[in-house]
Amino acid sequence: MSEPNVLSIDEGAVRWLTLNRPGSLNSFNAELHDALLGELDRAAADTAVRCVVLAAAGRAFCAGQDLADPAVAPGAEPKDLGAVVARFYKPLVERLHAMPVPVVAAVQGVAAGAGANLALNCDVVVAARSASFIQAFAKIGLVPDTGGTWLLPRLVGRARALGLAMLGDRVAAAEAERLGLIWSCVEDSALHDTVQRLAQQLAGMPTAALVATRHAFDAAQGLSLSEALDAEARLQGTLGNAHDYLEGVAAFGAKRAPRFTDRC
Ligand code: T3D
Repeated sequence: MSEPNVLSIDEGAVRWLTLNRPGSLNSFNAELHDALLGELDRAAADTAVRCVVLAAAGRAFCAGQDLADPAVAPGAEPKDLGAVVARFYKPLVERLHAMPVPVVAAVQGVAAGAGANLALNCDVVVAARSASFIQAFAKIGLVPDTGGTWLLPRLVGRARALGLAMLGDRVAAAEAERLGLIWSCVEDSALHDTVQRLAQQLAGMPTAALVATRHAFDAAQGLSLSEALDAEARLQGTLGNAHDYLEGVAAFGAKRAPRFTDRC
């Protein structure tokens, strides 16, 4: 039997999803896309899951689109890359942003093109010191996709986003942390344990509030200050009547650890 394209392992309430096409540097073909989207759907539907980790097997995190895939490789017939992006990458990014639990990326090796932006769409990105990020699109005559045009200026500002996207230079993990592209860079040997600890921490936190925070941050980019303040008031209005708030305040008063259970 052939190996699954995505491995799924639970560690308590944390689901590790591991891209598993190491022979092709975990580059995306239709099978990998279908497997990853399916696993994300399953994790979203499983109320026992309170955090997802996106990891990868082998020496690279993900080399982006599989350029040898006949669906995109230039040939005699024109190829519709727009259709590939609309069919596969758009639903993947939308799925990540709609996950009802926090998503952590554990990046080892290179993350290039769609592979870089796959990681950057996660809520918290931790990279090994030897990892790197490449906006490889310009080098093959494309624009950043997989949410890159939306994400990059938001993460690092327009000037740096344009530099990253136009030059397509390899950015080492430590520099990615310095630029604010990712949350943190850790020693290679510490990547797994650091992500495991972080994911367990997130899994024990008030999931619904964390996910509402992601949505609020993203929505606020298109709002005036006054509109953002209104949105915050609406969210606190809802969350303030939910179990997790009552539990958080009760635990604070009783000087005990809270037991959060709400999930979107
Ligand atoms: O096309 C559409 O549908 C639109 C959507 C686009 C989304 C995108 O992601 S566009 C960007 C696509 N990705 C790239 O352009 C990255 C291409 N790869 C590289 O630049 C380099 O391979 C890496 C920087 C990722 C790694 O470099 P290095 O030196 O560590 O390894 P390597 O020797 O270049 O690659 C190792 C093997 O993996 C090699 O195969 P071989 O010679 O051993 O048989 C190489 O061809 C293969 N490989 C690497 N990346 C890809 C790939 N094969 C297919 N697709 C890849 N993306």
